[in-house]
Amino acid sequence: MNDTALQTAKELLSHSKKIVVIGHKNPDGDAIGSCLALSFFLKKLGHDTQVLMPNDFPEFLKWLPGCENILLFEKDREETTKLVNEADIIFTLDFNALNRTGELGTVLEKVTTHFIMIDHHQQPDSYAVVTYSDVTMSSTSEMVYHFIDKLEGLKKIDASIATNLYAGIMTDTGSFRFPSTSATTHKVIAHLIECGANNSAIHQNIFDTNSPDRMKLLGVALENMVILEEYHTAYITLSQKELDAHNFRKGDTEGFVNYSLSIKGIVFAVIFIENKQESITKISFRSKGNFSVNEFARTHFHGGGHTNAAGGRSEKSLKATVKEFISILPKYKNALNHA
Ligand SMILES: [Mn+2]
Repeated sequence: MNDTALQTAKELLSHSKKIVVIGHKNPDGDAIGSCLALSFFLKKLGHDTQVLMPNDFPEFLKWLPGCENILLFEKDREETTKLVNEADIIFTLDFNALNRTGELGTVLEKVTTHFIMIDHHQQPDSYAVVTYSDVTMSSTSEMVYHFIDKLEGLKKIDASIATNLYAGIMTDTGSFRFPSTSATTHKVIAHLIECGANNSAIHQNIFDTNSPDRMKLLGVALENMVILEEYHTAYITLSQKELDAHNFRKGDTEGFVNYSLSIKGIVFAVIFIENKQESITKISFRSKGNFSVNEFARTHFHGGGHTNAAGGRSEKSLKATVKEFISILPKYKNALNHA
């Protein structure tokens, strides 16, 4: 964030405002953590704040301090639309384009108030009066920490803010192991622990929450894994039938794709998940090194994200989507062999 942007942000926040803080559709730990932490901080500055999400978030995040007060657009359209329309400032966190909020995006596009974007995804849109975008950052939660720092507010970080930021950074960095984890990330984490984040409890609350159904579904996913050695690629499929047989709940398949990437020699991992209700196939891409799944997802599967983690979708059936995927791979053979 440059000085002018910081100055604008400071002026906008110089007296009490009605503020709405919004994360992306299908919110993850970083979206929820960053929004809740920022909202707590803004309350301490004397603002009237409310966190909104387009739709519901996974069970394993439903203990984060303040999450019980999050309003969902999907459940409460009238109230959330009113809040958005009456807001003096709208913070949009952890996404780079208004359409990442799904249908809520069409409401946001009509709003004429001040937007402030804090985000680490590539190629941000320019709807905000303040755009704090940094694709080198581990997470939006880390950026919220730096934002608080720039506003000289580090002393205001309490256990609730620290816990949310810690959870956001931890989930977006695969527990501090992705390349985006910097020395600064670890310094931020150290300070958050000093401010009251209970690191061990946070890890347990988020990771040790498997249901027997989820573990068995993981077994099916691993059984379905296909390895394409010549492309250093491994992919997993899960059909609606398989999901139903294991009482699939939102968030159950989170992290499955990373198992493929843990195989020696694999640099490109993909999971295809059938969604009969929306008649689409949802896709998650992960990579190692310089193979850009952001580019791959953007070019072929209506998606995008980061260099090493991206999402996409296809209107085709599970089978046809996988077939299409395999037909594209030869174009990337060279890149995959030199990732
Ligand atoms: Mn993020």
